[in-house]
Amino acid sequence: MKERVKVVVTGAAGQISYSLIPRLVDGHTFGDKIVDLELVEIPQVVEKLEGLVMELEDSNFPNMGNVNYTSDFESAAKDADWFLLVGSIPRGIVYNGKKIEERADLLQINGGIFVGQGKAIGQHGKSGAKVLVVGNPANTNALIGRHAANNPSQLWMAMTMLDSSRAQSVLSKKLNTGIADISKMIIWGNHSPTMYPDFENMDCNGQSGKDAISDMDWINNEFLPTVQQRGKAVIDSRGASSATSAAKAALDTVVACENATASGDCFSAAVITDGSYGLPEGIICGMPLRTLEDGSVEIVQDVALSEFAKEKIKISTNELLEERAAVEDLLK
Ligand code: NAX
Repeated sequence: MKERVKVVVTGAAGQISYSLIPRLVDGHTFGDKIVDLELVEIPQVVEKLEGLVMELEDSNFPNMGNVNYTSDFESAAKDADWFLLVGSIPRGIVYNGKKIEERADLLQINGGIFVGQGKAIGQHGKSGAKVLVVGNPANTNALIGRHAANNPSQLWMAMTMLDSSRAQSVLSKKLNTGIADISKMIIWGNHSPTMYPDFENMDCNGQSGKDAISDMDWINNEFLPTVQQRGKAVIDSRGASSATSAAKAALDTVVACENATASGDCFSAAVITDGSYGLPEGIICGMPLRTLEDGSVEIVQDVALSEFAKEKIKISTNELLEERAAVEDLLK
């Protein structure tokens, strides 16, 4: 009998999910496993998911198992192996009669959502479950959720894979090479414009970024701003935030966690800091990760950081500390 995996996706009627959900059951992301889906939305839109379920059924995915949709997160969480927390309230909408413009309001509202979801995951999700927070502000949402879950067997991550894919793409163009030639692309810090894409430690066909790129003008004036502002550039052009690339990045993160990492390589996601690299403890911060043969994920420890890198990372960890302070009441 084939192995099964149960996956919960929130924000299931949103843009990212429309690209993401079909590919969870296409036989690539979870290999041969049968994938049971729990699709979660807020009560106001949950019925829209009936149409998505029809489309999934009509697509004849051979690895699709049971598919349910609900607005009851707690029931969806029962015995789930994976949680892809995409749902969140975006900036600019009117929420409880108030237009949400300020980051502090966004942190509070979404933080509140993640308290409830975190508790449910801690109590009802499987021991060892993996949680990927995509909904922004992703790092601080994950911090709040992890705290509420209070279940150390579970792994909470905030997504920085999209940032690392963007950095790989820009570097491959600069170095005139294929995307697959660029590996070890680490994103340090927050999933925000303060993130630091670590060009020095990336590997291009056995050569480090530090050796491959000496043009610091290009790094400071092109590479860093392009990667850091890419989300905004997509919104400015498309009139909507990155969706298909964000979905691909979420899938890439799942694949990176489901398969042992090749020796010497790593992947990017933000996890709880534990003093590694001298980063302030107790924030969800982008770091280099690897998956071991037993499926556990650990922080890669042997990455050398230049003074340039340390300075940039500090800007981003300071922002994460500020975000944590803004939601202190949700972390009690
Ligand atoms: P959409 O607005 O299309 O969809 C979000 C969906 O979440 C909506 O259908 C909404 O009803 C639902 N939702 C809200 N609160 C919920 C809750 N408590 N439970 C379940 N569902 C809930 O946004 P979309 O473009 O799909 O983006 C989703 C999130 O990803 C946003 O917060 C966005 O900022 C964030 N992003 C994160 C990225 C990352 O790299 N970490 C990159 C892409 C994207 O910007």
